[in-house]
Amino acid sequence: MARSLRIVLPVLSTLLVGCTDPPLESETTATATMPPSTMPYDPSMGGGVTGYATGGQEEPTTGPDPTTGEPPPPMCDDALKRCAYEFTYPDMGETSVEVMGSFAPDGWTKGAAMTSDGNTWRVTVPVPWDTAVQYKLRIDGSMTWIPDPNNPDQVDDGFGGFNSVLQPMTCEEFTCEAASCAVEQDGAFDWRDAIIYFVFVDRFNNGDPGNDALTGVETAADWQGGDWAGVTAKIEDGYFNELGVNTLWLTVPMNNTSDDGLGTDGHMYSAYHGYWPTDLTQTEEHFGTLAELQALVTAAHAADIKVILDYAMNHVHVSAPVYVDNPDWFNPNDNGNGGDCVCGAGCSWDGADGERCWFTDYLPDFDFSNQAARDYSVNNAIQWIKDTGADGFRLDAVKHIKMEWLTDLRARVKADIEPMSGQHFYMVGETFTGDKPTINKYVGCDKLDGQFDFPLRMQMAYNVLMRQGTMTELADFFDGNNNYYNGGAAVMSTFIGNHDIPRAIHLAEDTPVWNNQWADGKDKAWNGKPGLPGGAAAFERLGLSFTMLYTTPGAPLVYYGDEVGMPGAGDPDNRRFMQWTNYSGGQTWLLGHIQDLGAIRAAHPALRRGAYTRLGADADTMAYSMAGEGETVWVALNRSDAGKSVGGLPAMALKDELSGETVDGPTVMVPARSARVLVAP
Ligand SMILES: [Ca+2]
Ligand SMILES: [Ca+2]
Ligand SMILES: [Ca+2]
Repeated sequence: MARSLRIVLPVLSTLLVGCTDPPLESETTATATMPPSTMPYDPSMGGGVTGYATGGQEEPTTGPDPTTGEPPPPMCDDALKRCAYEFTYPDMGETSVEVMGSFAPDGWTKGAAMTSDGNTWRVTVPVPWDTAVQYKLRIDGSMTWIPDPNNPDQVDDGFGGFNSVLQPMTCEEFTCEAASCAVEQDGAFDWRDAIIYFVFVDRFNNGDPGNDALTGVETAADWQGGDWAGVTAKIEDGYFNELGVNTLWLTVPMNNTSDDGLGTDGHMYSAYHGYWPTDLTQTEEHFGTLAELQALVTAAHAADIKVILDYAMNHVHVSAPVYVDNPDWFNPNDNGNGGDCVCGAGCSWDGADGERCWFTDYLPDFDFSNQAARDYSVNNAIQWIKDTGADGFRLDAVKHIKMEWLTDLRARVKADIEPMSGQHFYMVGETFTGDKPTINKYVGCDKLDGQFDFPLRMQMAYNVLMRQGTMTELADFFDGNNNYYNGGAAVMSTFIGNHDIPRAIHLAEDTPVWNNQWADGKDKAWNGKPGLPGGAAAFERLGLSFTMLYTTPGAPLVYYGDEVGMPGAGDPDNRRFMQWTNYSGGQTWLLGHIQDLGAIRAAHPALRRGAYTRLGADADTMAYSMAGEGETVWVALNRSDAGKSVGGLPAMALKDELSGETVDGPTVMVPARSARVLVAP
């Protein structure tokens, strides 16, 4: 193709402060580098950078200001509200006591196991708002079901006995039951159980050297040989099962251009990232054939692993037949004032312009107000599901398309896919911003199941990796974040790393390589690239952030290579080829830690589906519980470089699922840069 003539902007040393909607308040600093809202789309970043248009709500030297721009506390319908209620029963030497009852849909069959301190059996259960609950106690796992001897309220149980009655209650601090968009169906996967691994296909594993053609740009921006055969080999080797992930997100499968294109950093790029689709009906030949993609999905399913395809719907490459044949299906690259309509250069990234602007002058932008264009695109997406058997989509740059595209796709999925599969088709979107209302706008049972939780990532990077601000701020953030999206029905994907931000390990170093959690790391992407940190501390801090992700609501995401703390600055340096061997001590520890977390999360459904309750927080520590599915898990974290006492836990012996140790509540010692994930022994 002809080289782009687009103007390349210099790197600017400005950052956004207090930016919500509309943005554009800015301030210059000497230390941080952030794209301003006028920065054009960097095609090498595959859509992610577009979020900077409304992102960057944090001021990097002081951290987020909880007094500005925060949404109100979580709200939900009364039907979804739950009050924590503690059932007790005197310990008279029983081996087990469970509360069975109407507090949950399956409460009469699953119950809630009580734990004893030697004197009293206890369990705290979320009970429905303002609703009477009938219950019984099941003793020693036997058929002996008795009413609560300490509760005089009883009703006939219809079998000649009595149920105890807990009278309707309300409470000041309630939790919101996570309603689900998914149709309840036997055998259907519950997406709250997902642990997602982002396989950046070109950079993961080369299974077929025969498809490795180069575009001829610098190596870091050229194809590097990874392919679907390589992913299948790793599935069959058991790498993902051992890691404990059960969902793979694969980069865009559609055929991309073999041409190069100019990035905003002045470097030429190939389409190795997958975000320059040309023929939407064909597979990318560097990744393999449709048969090879089908084989990947088949191998994944055989290993109990779901597959999510990245789907880029906003634009195509200028060489795309659909553009050549139907130019009227695309927004003109014309701002109506005699100039181009490139995002940030002739048109705004935001508002109505943000939906019609071209990311670059070689990426024509679909006009989805055109019914024929929308039908074509939605049909194409549906066809990819049918052809591959994929279980979900990761949807790119959703705030740059018309909402109707999303609602059309969801309706088609419900009509054409789910009745055949008997499974809920998961759709997670990317809206790179710190503005929660903007993210939430696209989440709903008729739209996306969830989005990537960028605000959570930034908050966690700031408080845990960089050790800035206080853990109390992080606890406050969680209080306002759990149940925020779609009233608690969303399945958000929580993460600490992805392909559009510098590798997380560098923010966790003793002296972070960037002092701004929003830094894009482009300043070191080509020169002065960071290396692997030595020692253990950075790996332990990154491990602590994964402990949080695996023990709080949402579907955690692992960006390939983060399980071994791979180094890398901004794009493309954050996409180095996967390191498979020669791990340092820190890397080996982190890999084992993430494997352990996967096993712990699998063993404890409360971590996946339970309700979060804050137990306490201070400058360096934080404690919370996850309760549901008949169990409670308590988590105590310490980001400090010294051991700390963490209180607020139950006054009983507790088993630490991470270390295997048994410790005594209510206050436990948590070693430096670590956590305890505690259960009744
Ligand atoms: Ca290859
Ligand atoms: Ca291609
Ligand atoms: Ca668009």
